[in-house]
Amino acid sequence: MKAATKFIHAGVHPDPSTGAIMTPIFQTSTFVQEGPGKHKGYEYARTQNPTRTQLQNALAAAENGKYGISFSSGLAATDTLMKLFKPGDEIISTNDLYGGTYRLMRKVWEAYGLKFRFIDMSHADNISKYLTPATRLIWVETPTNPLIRIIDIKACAAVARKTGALLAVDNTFASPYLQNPLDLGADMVMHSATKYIGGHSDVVHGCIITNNKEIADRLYFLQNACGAVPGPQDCFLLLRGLKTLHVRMQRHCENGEQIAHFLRRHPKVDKVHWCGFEDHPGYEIAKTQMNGFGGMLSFELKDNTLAAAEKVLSSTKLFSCAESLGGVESLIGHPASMTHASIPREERIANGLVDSLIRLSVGIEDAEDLKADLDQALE
Ligand code: P1T
Repeated sequence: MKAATKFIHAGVHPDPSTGAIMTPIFQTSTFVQEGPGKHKGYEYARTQNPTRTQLQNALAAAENGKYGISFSSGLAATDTLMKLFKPGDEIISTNDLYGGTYRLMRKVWEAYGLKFRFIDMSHADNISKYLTPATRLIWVETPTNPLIRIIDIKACAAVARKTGALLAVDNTFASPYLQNPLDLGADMVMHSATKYIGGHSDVVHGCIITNNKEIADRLYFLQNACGAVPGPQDCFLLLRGLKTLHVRMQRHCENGEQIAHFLRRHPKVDKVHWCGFEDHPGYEIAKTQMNGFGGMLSFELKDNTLAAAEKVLSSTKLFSCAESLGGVESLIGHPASMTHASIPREERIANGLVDSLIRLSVGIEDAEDLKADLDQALE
């Protein structure tokens, strides 16, 4: 099934009791049983909910996977994934990633004995230097947040296979339309579905998709045992969002390309980070593992100061200054003080995240209007 058909039809069925084409919102906390243990597959809504079941099936299909497991946020999904490991286990993670993921790893899970290394993965060979017999997971985010670096998923899968470690890919920036990590050898793919999958900035959600039954069973167990589950209305919104993912992503890509080229030509702008430039170090890999370059980009100002960045961020009219990304409306953000403030400044700067870096989530408005807005803000 091709993507456009898959996102609309795969994994979902009309409601068997009424024929409703859209999955109803089963707003219930429990399900009546004929007698103890005699039920229709649903007992208690933390454990299962029919709206969530359909969403999990649709998300699995979207990533060409067998099992989908949904959570109340992207971080709840990652938090649950960390519970697959035990004290002393080592996790190698990329050094450019969402600040909240970094915070979860460093400031929560390190205290429970997991060991993290944050490294440059722009060459997968670099990972081998950090492997030890205790390495259990390679955590990849690609394209990375916020520097839009590209990591070779297939090459990482080869490294992971050699050592028996698992490979998990945070696919949030690409979406299942642009990239399918399971097809490239990953064991798990994670999404902050808050972003492109939802697509309308009205829901917070996370998911993990895998083909590995043992991992899936453990994650379903943890989903119920720890309880970070999404509500049925959120699941409904995501089922709805997923149906237009391919159309929205096509426009995000077109607008992203136009804005990237516009910024590159702008006299006030220094570097532009967008993986569709032929001279981007990850361009060749992006071309092979992605179906487009997406709508996320970031740029540095010639005046590399916090004050200059703040001026731009408070001067746009169509781009709203806000955290998050992937919605139909364009957003502008300042990673150093917003989404990545939990990373110590020295570490940020050492990894290339400078004070004037501005991140854009390019929406699906008219590209000329978006360029005009950035132009007046930069002036
Ligand atoms: O916000 P939540 O649904 O919990 O997802 C966390 C998350 C995970 N992975 C990536 C790549 C992300 O970008 C995020 C959330 N990011 C933002 C809120 C942001 O503005 O970057």
